[in-house]
Amino acid sequence: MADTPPEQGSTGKPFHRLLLTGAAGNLGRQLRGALAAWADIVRVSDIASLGEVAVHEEASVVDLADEHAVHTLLEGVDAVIHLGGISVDAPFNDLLEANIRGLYNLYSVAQKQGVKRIVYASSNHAVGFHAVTSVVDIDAPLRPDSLYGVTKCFGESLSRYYFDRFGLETVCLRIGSSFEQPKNPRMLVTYLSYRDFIELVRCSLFTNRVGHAIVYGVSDNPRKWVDNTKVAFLGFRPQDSSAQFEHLFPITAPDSNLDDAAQRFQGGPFALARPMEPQR
Ligand code: NAI
Ligand code: 15L
Repeated sequence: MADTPPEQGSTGKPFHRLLLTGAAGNLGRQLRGALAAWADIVRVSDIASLGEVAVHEEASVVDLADEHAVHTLLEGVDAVIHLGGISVDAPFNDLLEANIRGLYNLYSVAQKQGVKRIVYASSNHAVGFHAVTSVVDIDAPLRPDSLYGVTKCFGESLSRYYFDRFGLETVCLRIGSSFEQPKNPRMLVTYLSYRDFIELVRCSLFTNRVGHAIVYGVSDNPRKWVDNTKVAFLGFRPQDSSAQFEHLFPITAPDSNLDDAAQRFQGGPFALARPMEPQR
């Protein structure tokens, strides 16, 4: 992997200024430290408080739905790692602001300001209505399992448009379940360790000419529902596996509940949720 990065920082680091949105969240907190080695300046942003700010960091508390604020947020930025937004299913109006309007603001302003690449946190829930008996590759039809999943499909389409029309590159990460450890048996299949998540972001930022790419974010787990063969050029080779956590979820009986959508579909419980009523 790792060819020449798109921009060069003045101190010899690969980038001058990187923007990390969602920096106060679960994955943002994991990634934040790693970025110090990749850029002279890391602009960390969230709608929530960002805590202590390191010397190489600029902190910006911003609602991505605020277009004016997003203009300022993107000034002088070479590349973006976009994790900010609602990360679970939610009422449509909330998703509309954070995941639709917020994403549109990010892309429209990034294009105008000459940002070269965005690494976008999509989700397995963009394809969560594929059956657990199938293996999906990056060309599998979109089958969102929730309104949240629909917003991730919007992000994948929006980023495709901005590449085809303007040449703004994106790697869409269809992240599985990235937490300290799997929380249920399904996550033994969808688990992405924090270490592998950081490596996936590194590959997505530093591989030359990614164009518009989609990649599944899962560790090297014993069972797999996804196939990254077609995106091998990113050089992502997961080091971790959920095998070490299998003892947490012993199989005690044959699965007698296969009618349950949460077990039949890759998206698990997301596939059971009903669209939440709009909040006025
Ligand atoms: P998280 O919910 O912990 O972090 C998301 C962050 O975005 C939060 O800190 C939140 O304050 C911020 N945010 C929400 N609305 C915002 C707005 N309008 N403007 C600015 N910031 C806003 O989620 P996590 O786990 O860190 O996930 C990061 C990204 O990865 C999310 O986009 C999520 O959808 C995606 N993802 C995560 C997975 C996981 O297993 N952790 C799986 C699949 C996708
Ligand atoms: C996601 O997209 C969510 O952001 C995360 O909270 C988990 O629910 C994950 O998917 C999952 O599928 O386990």
